[in-house]
Amino acid sequence: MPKDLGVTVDPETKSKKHLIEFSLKGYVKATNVYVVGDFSCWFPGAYPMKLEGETWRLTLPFYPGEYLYAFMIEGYKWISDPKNPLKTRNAYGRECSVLQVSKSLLDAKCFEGDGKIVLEGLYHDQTPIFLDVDDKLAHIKFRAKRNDITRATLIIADRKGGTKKKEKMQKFWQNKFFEYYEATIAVPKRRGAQYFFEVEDKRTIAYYSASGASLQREEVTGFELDNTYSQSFRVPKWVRNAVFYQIFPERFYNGDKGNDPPGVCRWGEKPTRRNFFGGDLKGIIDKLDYIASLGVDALYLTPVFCSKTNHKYDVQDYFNIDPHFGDNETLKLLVKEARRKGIRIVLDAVFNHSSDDFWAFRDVREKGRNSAYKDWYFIRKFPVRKRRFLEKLLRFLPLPPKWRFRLMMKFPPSYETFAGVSFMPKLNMLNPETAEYFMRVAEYWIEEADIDGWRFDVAFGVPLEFWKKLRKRLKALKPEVYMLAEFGNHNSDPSMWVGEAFDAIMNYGLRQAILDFVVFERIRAEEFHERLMRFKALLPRKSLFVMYNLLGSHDTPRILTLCKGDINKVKLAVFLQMTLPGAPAIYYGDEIGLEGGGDPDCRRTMPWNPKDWNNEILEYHKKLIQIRKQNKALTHGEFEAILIDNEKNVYAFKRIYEDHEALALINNGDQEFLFTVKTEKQFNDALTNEPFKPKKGKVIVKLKPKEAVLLLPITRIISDKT
Ligand SMILES: [Ca+2]
Ligand SMILES: [Ca+2]
Repeated sequence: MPKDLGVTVDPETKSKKHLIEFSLKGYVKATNVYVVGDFSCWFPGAYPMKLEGETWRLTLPFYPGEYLYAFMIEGYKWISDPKNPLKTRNAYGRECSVLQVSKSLLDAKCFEGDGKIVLEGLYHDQTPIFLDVDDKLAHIKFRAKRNDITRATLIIADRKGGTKKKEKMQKFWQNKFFEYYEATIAVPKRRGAQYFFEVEDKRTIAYYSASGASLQREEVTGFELDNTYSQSFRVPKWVRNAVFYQIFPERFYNGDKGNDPPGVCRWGEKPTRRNFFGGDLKGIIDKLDYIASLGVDALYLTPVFCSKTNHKYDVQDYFNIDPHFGDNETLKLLVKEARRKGIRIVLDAVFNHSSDDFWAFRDVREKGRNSAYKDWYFIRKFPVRKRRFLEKLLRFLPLPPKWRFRLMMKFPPSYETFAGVSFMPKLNMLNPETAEYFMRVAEYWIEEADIDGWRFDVAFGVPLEFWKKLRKRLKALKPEVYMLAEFGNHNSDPSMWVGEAFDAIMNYGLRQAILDFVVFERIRAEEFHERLMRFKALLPRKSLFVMYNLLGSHDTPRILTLCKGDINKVKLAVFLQMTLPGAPAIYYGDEIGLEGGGDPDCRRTMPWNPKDWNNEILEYHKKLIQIRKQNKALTHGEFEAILIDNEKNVYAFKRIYEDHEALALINNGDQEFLFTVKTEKQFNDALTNEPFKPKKGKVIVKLKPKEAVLLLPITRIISDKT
């Protein structure tokens, strides 16, 4: 059973978390034992344990709640906690253990209206998750036990504790144990304002303040409103306005036939795991006009550094562009030419593992235990052995992927790898020398080519401490650099990662919610809304506006293919992607209706003959991007659901920023639906320009099944033109 070492208060943030000690006896010969869980995408690497005597141990801080975890020996052998009788299965069906942090609080019985309040359940701290304050507004979140209180109020006080202002808090999300509230207030001009919380349950009043929870008003010590810690978390401003376009360079456009790898396939042939087509950086430069015509203003390129494979996720040389893609000068030219069109560049950093031909690993292979770089990796046994035979065998054996994976895991090479792949040895970022080398890589391309950000591959496979240090260094070098983490598992909890280490994650959680709601029709409006609110509760508010909101990537089947060719579904998915908070990210080709199943089929060559394009999908993308660019409500606006109808499967929400407003109505049901919007304003359908005039204080909008409209107030459109 993990041991609860009690509540710890972080001196910097004053956040109160429980220190939980995980332990596992035995496996003393293993190079590593990792804790994995829904807080690490179930991936080994982020949380390595330390061997003390015969027991592996690791202590991690958690907010109260329920978490799932397991142990992974050397990154390939999975076991649930033998000492913990509480077991379940995770989303992948694997047996895992259940960690209950602050069990007495989770178990505490509570009722709304019984006049009792569970004081231990009340919570707020000044981490970016609970507090986001700028010069004008403060957005404040608060937590209480589920179904315990009838009202939560935010109180602004002066330095002496006198009440200045009261604001009713809105409940926006609940899980099994807690409910979450929020309020937004104007920051008083005079410095020294403080705040605290007042909650009520049938005439019983309780308070929550910097001195904790109390029934006594005298015991309240307010939180300082101009909190420097939450303000120290900044995200790049440009990402709020950005629309990303992801390019897999090998498949986008062949701009220089002179640098093609030998034996390239004809453009348009079927992609396999091993074939090449000759796409390169010059090809991206040549197509910048096309990219700009879409309205996108940021590119995310999958890896471009020296590597043997077509995807280049096994890097041999982190300081040089792959010769089949061009050279370092080509990258600099791309950054320069793109910038002239207002387009920024984000590159892909693969720091979880290197290629087996990376110089450090070659040295280990050659010199064995005498190599000065043996601690850059996790070597189980010398000499280093690759397991070539099994991999060659698997190349000809038509086994299903699950069985291949099991076989690979059963017979691992003599070192830790990425997912059992022997040409991707796992790097040891706990070794300060290794960490320093890769921090320099990340700095180098910002200094040398002036790139605007990094997407970090398998971020959850590398210890969090590495990312926190890297964040400090990169933000010091270029404050507006975008730090984006791959976070592959949509059920996982990214709250440990975003805020302290990353600006945002690849939002596979939103992707899955949109697919489940619109494409697969597995969930209805209420659950769709719940899923959106979950991230709002778990993540810093600032991050929500810079999340990388994708419908597909080089790792997933394409959206049109998932929709089985149903263009109305594609449009509805794109509509949500373009109107919800966060930066939309288009996977190259999705905008012209390129099809493709799972990897490698999702990495087809981009067709350049417009006759092969689906113009309806293309125009829909362009139009929505243009609307998004012209309306700050969509890039900066607060999000508020205004209709959640589970029966009709209809959803509607508002986005509001200062005097900008947008209203999104979505009919995901199978019947026509009449929306009635109470308003005195005249609205325009942003996509068709059809006007809606209010009659007797309301506007009625008729939507066909799988149809959505975006309404913008006419006043807004007129003022945009003047
Ligand atoms: Ca109660
Ligand atoms: Ca080429």
